Amino acid sequence: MPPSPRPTAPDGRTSPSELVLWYRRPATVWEGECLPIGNGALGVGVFGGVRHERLQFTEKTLWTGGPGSREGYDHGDWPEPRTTVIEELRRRIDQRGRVSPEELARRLGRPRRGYGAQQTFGDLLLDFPDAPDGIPAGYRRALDLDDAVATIRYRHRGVAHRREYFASHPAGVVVGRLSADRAGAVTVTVGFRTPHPGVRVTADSGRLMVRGALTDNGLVFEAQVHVMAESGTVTDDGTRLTVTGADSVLIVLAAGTDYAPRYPGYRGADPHRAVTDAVDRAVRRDPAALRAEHVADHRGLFHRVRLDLDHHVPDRPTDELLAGYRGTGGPAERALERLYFQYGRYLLIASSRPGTLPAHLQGVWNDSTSPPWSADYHTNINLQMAYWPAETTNLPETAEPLDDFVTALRVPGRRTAARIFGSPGWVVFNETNAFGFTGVHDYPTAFWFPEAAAWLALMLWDRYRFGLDREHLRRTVYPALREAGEFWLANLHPDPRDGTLVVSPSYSPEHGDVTAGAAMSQQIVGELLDATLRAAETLDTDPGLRADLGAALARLDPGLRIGGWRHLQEWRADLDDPHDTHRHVSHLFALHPGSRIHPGTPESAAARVSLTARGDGGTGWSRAWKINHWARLHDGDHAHRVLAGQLRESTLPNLWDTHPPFQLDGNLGATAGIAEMLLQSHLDAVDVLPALPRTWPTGTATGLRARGDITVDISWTDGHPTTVTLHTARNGTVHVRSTLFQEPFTVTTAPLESPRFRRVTPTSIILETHAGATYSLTRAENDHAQTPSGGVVEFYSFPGSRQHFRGATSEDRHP
Ligand code: FUC
Repeated sequence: MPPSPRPTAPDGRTSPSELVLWYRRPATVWEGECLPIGNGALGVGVFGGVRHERLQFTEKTLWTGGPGSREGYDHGDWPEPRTTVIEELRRRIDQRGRVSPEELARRLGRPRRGYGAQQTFGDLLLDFPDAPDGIPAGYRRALDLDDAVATIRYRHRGVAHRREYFASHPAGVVVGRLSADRAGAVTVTVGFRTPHPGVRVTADSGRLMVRGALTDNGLVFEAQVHVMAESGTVTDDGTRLTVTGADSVLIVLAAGTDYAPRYPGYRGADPHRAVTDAVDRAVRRDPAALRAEHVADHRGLFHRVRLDLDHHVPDRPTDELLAGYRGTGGPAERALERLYFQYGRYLLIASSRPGTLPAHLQGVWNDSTSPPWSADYHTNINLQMAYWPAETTNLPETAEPLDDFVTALRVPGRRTAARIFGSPGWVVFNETNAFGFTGVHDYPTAFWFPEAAAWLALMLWDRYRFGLDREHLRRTVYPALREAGEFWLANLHPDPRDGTLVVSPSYSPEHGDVTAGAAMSQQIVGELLDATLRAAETLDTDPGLRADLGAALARLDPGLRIGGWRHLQEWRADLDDPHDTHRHVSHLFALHPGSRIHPGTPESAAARVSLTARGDGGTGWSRAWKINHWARLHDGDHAHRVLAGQLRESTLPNLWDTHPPFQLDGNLGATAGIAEMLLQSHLDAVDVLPALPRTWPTGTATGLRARGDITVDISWTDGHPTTVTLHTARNGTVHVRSTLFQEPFTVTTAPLESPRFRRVTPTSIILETHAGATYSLTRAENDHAQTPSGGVVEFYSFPGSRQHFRGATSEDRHP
């Protein structure tokens, strides 16, 4: 884990309850209306029904498919080598320039068997016989992002009822607490329902035991629900528990499976022990302590970033706020945009915590046995997008499951590389499951994407760039990079047109023909080889490999071509259609998430042309990606326009993103995009407010992370930064870009120390930094101060002693 994310920032919100999704009605459908809570492993959709409450839940490792599947399972691997086919296809592409996706699928694809899908576990059903049928007075269903607690409140016959639900990561359980303000007013029956056949449900001594095995693959699953009443009585009818006349009721749920993320068997211990222990431990605790532990754990992550947009939270339910949202600005709209930003962070915390699988297409929420795209891990954009906000919004721990997942994938991925390509290294294609599916299937327009492994390895490398955890680099990141690098060193193909090295066969995700050297292929492989080289240099290892990487980079086609209508080409040949609005904008990888396209260059101008042509619409995740692209083009207004479109047209009442259907990647990608609007650091400089839209003239963002183990707080007024504070964890230098430096400014440091900096351009400085120090760069308010280039530099050295350096620039003093 990268060290030293800054500890919880002081909470400057006017009211903590501002970050709340709330509604005046229970959910009637799961998709888009339920309130999601989760602890990384368990995901619950809370409906908030009054007489009948449905708590739909799943455990993330509950997957059909894989070893033991009735369909059979081979990881998508060919039984025999396909290297001659690859070579033959490369020759055909050399000769004819292309092959069709159908031909590629015919020659290299295989019918998918035993792939499986993530599964709903079932529903916990709470029936309240004394509750009214309709929607009672004062009904309110809310999800407080600050506490990660869902609450249902209503009044009935003079009694105020309250139901609370949360999913605790430290305790490994979901907790429900049902209470009323009159003694003995809680009566409830707790039952369980599941679509899986053959499940045994028993109720005894206040505990519901649920146990079964998936028909498809025999994966064992178990849940236990303990119900405790404060006064009142608990009885059972064999399969359901009933509490009568209690003051309050505590419900504790734990669930697990015998899945283990290990090749080749993917099975571990029977879940019984762990589930029993989790429930036993939780019910022995004081309920208030259990809740306090959960809230503290959640806030330890959630509170690290604060965003204020000079907003005003109107007293309107979230669905109405969303329905009324136009994207034209104003304090109420900013409140929704801010809520949406923080909701992405909330959703990542809830769906990705250490010790389980990464967030899937729906995070950790799934109500189906056949969810869209299996609720799997699509690796041609979606899985990567889910983790874009992890580092930038100061949640590095949430990306640990991605590290583990990538590490585990390398094992089957090696075999796939050997079978299909006859090469060393590891590979994974368009999508994967919980069982190391690294091979191919045969859906022509969505299967061929061997660059996915490189992209995933780059995700890990980027994590290193933020946290600078050398040990993590050595143990986890570098092995993934090196093996992906070895794969591409063995597989790059000299293009007969000019001798440059290209990927072939190459397929721009879900778009066009199969050719050699599509832009995205070249851009990903280029960044991979470069990252592998830099990582090897950092670790001072593998000199031979470094030489090979350097030589390959020198010959590699960079995949950055400007075409006939001044666009960035998606393919090596100029085939782009200016009227094409395809959702994938793969050729802009080098702009985001890559870093080869710099602002102000011809390539950046071409990227803008391409992006403009693709339009501002698209599926939810496509819009989210475009927010990031526009932010990287330093066009805050356009980034905001796309964000507004996503809120208006691709967002469901519970603020889940919709493709359609619901996909969580769009939420997480949009949160990342907002962070990119406020702070960028991919070009080895800390770029402050690079894409601030006019609709956010005044605001504060604290706790954002920059590469180089730096935490940044920013305040701005009238579109201009007023204070930028850097918390630096390392000794070194940092290049800071901000329009703040165009005006007189002061530097305040803590602890006591003389700041040393040097101006680079009118809008950037290089600051010398020390581990554990804080540097506040503030727009000077007094007329003594002049710009450094004017010959007077003012420093405020903490605490409060101002030093003047007249007639000298800081360069003169601190070369
Ligand atoms: C990618 C996209 C689709 C969808 C799927 C889950 O393949 O092209 O639009 O989001 O992932």
